[in-house]
Amino acid sequence: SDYSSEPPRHPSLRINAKEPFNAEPARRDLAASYITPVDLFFKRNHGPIPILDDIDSYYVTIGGLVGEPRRLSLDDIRKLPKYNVTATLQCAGNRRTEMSRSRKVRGVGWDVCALGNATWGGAKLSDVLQLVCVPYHTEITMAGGKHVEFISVDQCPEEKGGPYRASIPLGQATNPAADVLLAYEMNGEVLKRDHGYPLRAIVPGVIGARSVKWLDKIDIIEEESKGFFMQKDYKMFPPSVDWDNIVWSTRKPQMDYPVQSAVCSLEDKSAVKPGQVTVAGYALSGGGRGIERVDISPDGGKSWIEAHRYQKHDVPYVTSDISCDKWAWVLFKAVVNVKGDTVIVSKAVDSSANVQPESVESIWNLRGILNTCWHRVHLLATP
Ligand code: MTE
Ligand code: MO
Repeated sequence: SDYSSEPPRHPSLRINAKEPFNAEPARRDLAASYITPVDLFFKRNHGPIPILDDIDSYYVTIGGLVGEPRRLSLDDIRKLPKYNVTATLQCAGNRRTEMSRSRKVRGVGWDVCALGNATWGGAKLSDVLQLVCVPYHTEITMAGGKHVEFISVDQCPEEKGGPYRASIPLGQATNPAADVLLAYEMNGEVLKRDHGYPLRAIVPGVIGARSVKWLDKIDIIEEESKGFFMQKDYKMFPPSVDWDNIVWSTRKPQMDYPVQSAVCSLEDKSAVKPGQVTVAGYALSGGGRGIERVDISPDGGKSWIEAHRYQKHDVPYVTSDISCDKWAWVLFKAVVNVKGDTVIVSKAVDSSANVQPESVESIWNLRGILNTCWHRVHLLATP
């Protein structure tokens, strides 16, 4: 693979793998703003960043099980109604390093910052599919059980040098309320190369792996994508399955993200002065479920206080309020009293009353995905 034309990157990013480039921001930088600045947004790649500079010759082809395939230019996409959707993209491998510490897993290691929250500008996939006469979501399209496959141009070793691809159910793709976008903007700017320039899919509420960057083709297909990242990766296995007894076909590709939270204002094993300590971070869930509560423990989980939640500054977050960004994370803040060495814990509850599991062992899986256990930060009190 050729990594000689990678874009420039912010020097503060923590690099977890160089080629392909995988990096996350520092905890404090991530929690500093509700909307993550583009240069600090985590970057998760499986191959070199493609160069698609000649926008006049760029097309995305919509084909597969459609009456008549169509080639759409970026102008064709821009002519459709534009939506701005604020959605958090979280890699399924977020917090993998911590899972690997309990028992070794395979995959790029990540701390707690393999996610970011951005306002994505683009056309709704449901509108794009109308152009090839695929109707908006109905009972029939749901029951049809078809899928929409996103095919990129980047070459991934895992795909044996083929392009990255993934699919979502047609019912989700054609449902305007699911807010699936073909995005050409991120935070009001033209999409950067690292994040899918000129066009990427954004599938809100779902693991980042389905939001395919650098789109080349979109196909309506009978069954879910046969791509590596759908069939041989990003599946959740039980702790009893290891590399010697894995049967990939027994599990479904992971879609929705479970409830998650992490503390970003504190580093693990850091020294703090006894007294008041601010505990701040993020919480989010998948499937458009809101965050009902974030509990913070100053003593490893023996006692708890409830954290203040917000999205926009100084506006308390209310799960049922439709002015909240339903696909976006919720930031939280609490002040706890630290007396000596201790473990600070965060634990979120989503609007369906799902709670983060206490132990990493109970959700351990060989690929190290979806580590959503209570987030613990060990503090050492200075005398
Ligand atoms: N799309 C392509 N074409 N190639 C990739 O390697 N990585 C996926 C997804 N889309 C990937 C891709 C994964 S696993 C994640 S988590 C997100 O993109 C990361 O998006 P970001 O780099 O914009 O943060
Ligand atoms: Mo990912």
